[in-house]
Amino acid sequence: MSTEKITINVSEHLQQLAQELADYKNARIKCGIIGRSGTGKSSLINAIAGQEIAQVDEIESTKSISEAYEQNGLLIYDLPGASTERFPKETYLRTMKVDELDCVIFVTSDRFYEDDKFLITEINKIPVPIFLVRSKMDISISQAKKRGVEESETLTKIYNNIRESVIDCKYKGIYLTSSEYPTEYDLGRLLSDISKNLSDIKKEKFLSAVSVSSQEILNEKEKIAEWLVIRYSALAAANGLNPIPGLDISVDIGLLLKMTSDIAAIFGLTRENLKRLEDITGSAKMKLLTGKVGQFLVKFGSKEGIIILLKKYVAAETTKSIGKWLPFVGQALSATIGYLLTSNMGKEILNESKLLAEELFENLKNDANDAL
Ligand SMILES: Nc1nc2c(ncn2[C@@H]2O[C@H](COP(=O)(O)OP(=O)(O)O)[C@@H](O)[C@H]2O)c(=O)[nH]1
Ligand SMILES: [Mg+2]
Repeated sequence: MSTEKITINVSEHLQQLAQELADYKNARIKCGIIGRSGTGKSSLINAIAGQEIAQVDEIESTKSISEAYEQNGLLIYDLPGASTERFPKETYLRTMKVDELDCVIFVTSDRFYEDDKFLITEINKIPVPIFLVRSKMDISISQAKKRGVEESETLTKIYNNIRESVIDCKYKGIYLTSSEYPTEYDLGRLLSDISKNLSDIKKEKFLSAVSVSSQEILNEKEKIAEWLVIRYSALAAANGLNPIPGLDISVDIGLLLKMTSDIAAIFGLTRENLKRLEDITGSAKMKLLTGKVGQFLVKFGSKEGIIILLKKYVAAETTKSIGKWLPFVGQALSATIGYLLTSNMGKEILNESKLLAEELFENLKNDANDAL
């Protein structure tokens, strides 16, 4: 009797983890970026996503206001400033459906003006958090340096200037950013703060979608990937498993491939991201490193690669000793093996991904230091 009870609990637990995986996959975060043309909205979208998803230097966005740029469940809406004739400020909130957003990032490349302030005050009437961004900090700092002004002094001056321009407005914070150098200044802090204002599952989804712009974000990504491995392993255990020809063991390869690509994407290890990294630094070291990530993607990104890895785990002592009982004990044990294989493989992919992402991040920081 007691055995039966335990079985039911375990299966409920697996069900719950599988449900969490589904919720994570379905989660969507809607983020609006508001600002005048030329303030750096499209560049900021790319810096947040770590990929060239928005076209820079367009007079007017080719996307309609209800169409989002998407990056792994993060929907970013490129919204024009309120001073344009097409979008009068009095009806702006309704036209842009601001109340449906999870957050608003308000961008300026100098300071905020009366029109901006009007809009911020309007948004303050609905419960959507506002984050204020002063873009193009690399330009401001290098111009000030030519006049003999230190970086720290420029940062303080601009921060105070922005704060004065939005007096009486409610907002979560002021962030000085450069989309050319995403690991510098406040981009990482902006993304961490946005995530802290989101509910649990959206927070996870947001942090897995954004670029690695700080060590803190990298650490958060590791935690999310660890959770994902546990959920995928539970799913592997709950699923009916299929035998693999040539391997006397059952496991779901499709599920392993999905887990691999999810983890790699969390750490920004995608071909699109590598291309952006090469474009923004162009250093020889970065080329070497992106080559290494390319090899990683080949190793873990194909069915053939996964089967090679599986053979290694099947040869490992733990699975071998369980495996020999498999024909006699049936489902419960094959579930255990599915769990073990998925969890072991997940951990290996996670560790390799994190090391590579860390190296990319360090390298990006070094290249920024050399350039600035
Ligand atoms: N140096 C530098 N240039 C930037 C930055 N952000 C945007 N730009 C440049 O400013 C111009 C307008 O940027 P864009 O993203 O198209 O602005 P949007 O019109 O608001 O979407 C482009 O030439 C960008 O390359 C930045 O952080 N640093
Ligand atoms: Mg644009």
